[in-house]
Amino acid sequence: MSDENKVDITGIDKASIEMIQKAADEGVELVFDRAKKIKPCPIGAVGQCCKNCMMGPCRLAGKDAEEKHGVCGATLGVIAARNLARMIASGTACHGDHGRDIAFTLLAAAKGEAPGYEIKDEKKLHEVAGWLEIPTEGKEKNELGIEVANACISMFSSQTGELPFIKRAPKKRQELWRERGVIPRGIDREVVEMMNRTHIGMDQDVENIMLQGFRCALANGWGGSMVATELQDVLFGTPKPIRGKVNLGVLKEDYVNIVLHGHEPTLSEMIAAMSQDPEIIAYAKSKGAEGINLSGICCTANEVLMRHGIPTAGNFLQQELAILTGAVEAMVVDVQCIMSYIVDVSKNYHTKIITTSRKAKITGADYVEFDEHNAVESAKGIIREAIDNFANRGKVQIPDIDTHDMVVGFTDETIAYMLGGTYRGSYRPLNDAIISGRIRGIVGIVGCNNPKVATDDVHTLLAKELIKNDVLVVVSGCSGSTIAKSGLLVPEAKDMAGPGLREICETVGIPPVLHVGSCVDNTRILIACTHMVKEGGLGDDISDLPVVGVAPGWMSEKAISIGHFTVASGLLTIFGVSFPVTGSKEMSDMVFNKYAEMFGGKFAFEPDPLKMAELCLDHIDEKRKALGIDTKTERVLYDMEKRRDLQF
Ligand code: NFS
Repeated sequence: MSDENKVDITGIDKASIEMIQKAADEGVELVFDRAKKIKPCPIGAVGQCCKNCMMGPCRLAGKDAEEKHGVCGATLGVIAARNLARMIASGTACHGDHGRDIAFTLLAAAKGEAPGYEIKDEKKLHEVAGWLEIPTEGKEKNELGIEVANACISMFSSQTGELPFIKRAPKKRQELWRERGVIPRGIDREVVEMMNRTHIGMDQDVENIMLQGFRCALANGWGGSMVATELQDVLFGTPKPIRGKVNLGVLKEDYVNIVLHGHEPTLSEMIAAMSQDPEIIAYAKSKGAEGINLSGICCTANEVLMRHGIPTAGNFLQQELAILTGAVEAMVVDVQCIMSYIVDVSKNYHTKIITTSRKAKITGADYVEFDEHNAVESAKGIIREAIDNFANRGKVQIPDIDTHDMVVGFTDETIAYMLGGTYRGSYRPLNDAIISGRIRGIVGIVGCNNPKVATDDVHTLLAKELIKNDVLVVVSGCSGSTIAKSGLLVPEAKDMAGPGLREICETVGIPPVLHVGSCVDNTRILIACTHMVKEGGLGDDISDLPVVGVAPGWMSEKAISIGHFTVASGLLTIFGVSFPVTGSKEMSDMVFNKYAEMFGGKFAFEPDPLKMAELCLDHIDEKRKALGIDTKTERVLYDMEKRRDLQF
């Protein structure tokens, strides 16, 4: 292979490099090869191409791009805005449909029509009912579950009014949203209206298009994603800190390896439960295996990791690499972020790709429909198919390097509980740690991996630089499983943190990087921010907090939707890789400046991880100054009375 075509392995973990080398030796193409071969279209990458009607596609490139018009007359700004807005709509649709599916599963479970599922967290059910203004008194859990499920389902179809979770945000933020006219009326409605308004001949005002973009993104963050997170907790239990392992080395040679890949825990939870079934284990043993070994990829990995400690085989970019080990009997997928090429890779080995959702079939893959009404049998059928495939194994090569421990499961509830004391959780200690300067600020490192940039370096260098500067880092999605691979998600990583953060980590016993879950769980960050505002001492809106969101290796439309709801919620949000509007001055000004005037939050674009860290620290310091907490206050030794105050 010529050097030009060699995959750039800078920053990638050793286990992945071993598999990339194996692929090269065996002539198997990978995502990294395709990313090298397919040069991204320079016009589309910066938002200069409109293909919304067939008078075009119109490409408004070149030095005079700003003066050009599409055939319909659309300006470059309008074209870039429409493209971005459609990305938001698609991302909101993805997370929204996920939330809807979970709501229907809750409904079926509560009605007794989905054997194997039951409401596991009644406390959460009552809390959610409260936000939905559903009276709870005297109601049995399934009765309440039906009402909560129906109320959530109606968030998708509602046409007027405000989504009920909006009132969870700080009052000032809600008022701002009302003033700007961006409060979502119904999740589906905002997606449909976004698609309508970006059709040829519709909305042709950049600001007006993006205001609907924000309404659509808020329908994700304070709508669809929040429904998914909350109802998953209700059904499967709210995660608590738990240990797990990450990287390809979690696959086991003598076991039937089933890799769970995708997003909705409805499927993976049932496979996790059924893999413990004595009859199923006996069946695996009858085929010569020691047992069944489950592991995860992408957000499904995060869901089963934080609830059961099931190890993570890898992030988005490792899905093909897991198959290359030759040790995977079945990769079971449901929806989202599944590369169709895993089917091609699997043809070189014995791995079966089993698709399970009517919404996401892949030509050439097996299809075993997963029906939550018949989940036990569906899950058993899938596991049996994997077991039957054990006999077809060829040579196995599982990298036994770079597997790391991690502690995960830090929800907005557990953060309060751990920092706030045993009896009653509170955000007071966290706020006090920020005010005293021991914790300088908080940065959420979220989102995907992208083969266009040096994965995993871009994530880990950023995280290391931040914790060194006393910034508490929270992670989710594939960023979480990526950063975990550098060993930062264990309490012992405190030694890499600055003195203030190290002290907090030592006292509480937490890692300096807290894993909050999957991408829909970014809503946990929104709620944590809201708690910090409500606790007092850090301003009266999310935009006052020394908090930043970063997506260093983003690639999906979901990430763009998430970015817009974090900006609308008041946070500086930094994107790496590239930003799909930079070809238009008008849209660049909108995204990088005017958003701030509209919402107090804005985007920044910076591909270099150390410069990203600098941007985070500058923003945090600016916010600290505005709050009047920019000087480190004297350290106070607490007496017993003060300690008690802290806890209650
Ligand atoms: Ni998020 Fe999850 Fe990963 Fe990116 Fe895809 S798995 S929803 S989109 S690639 S973080």
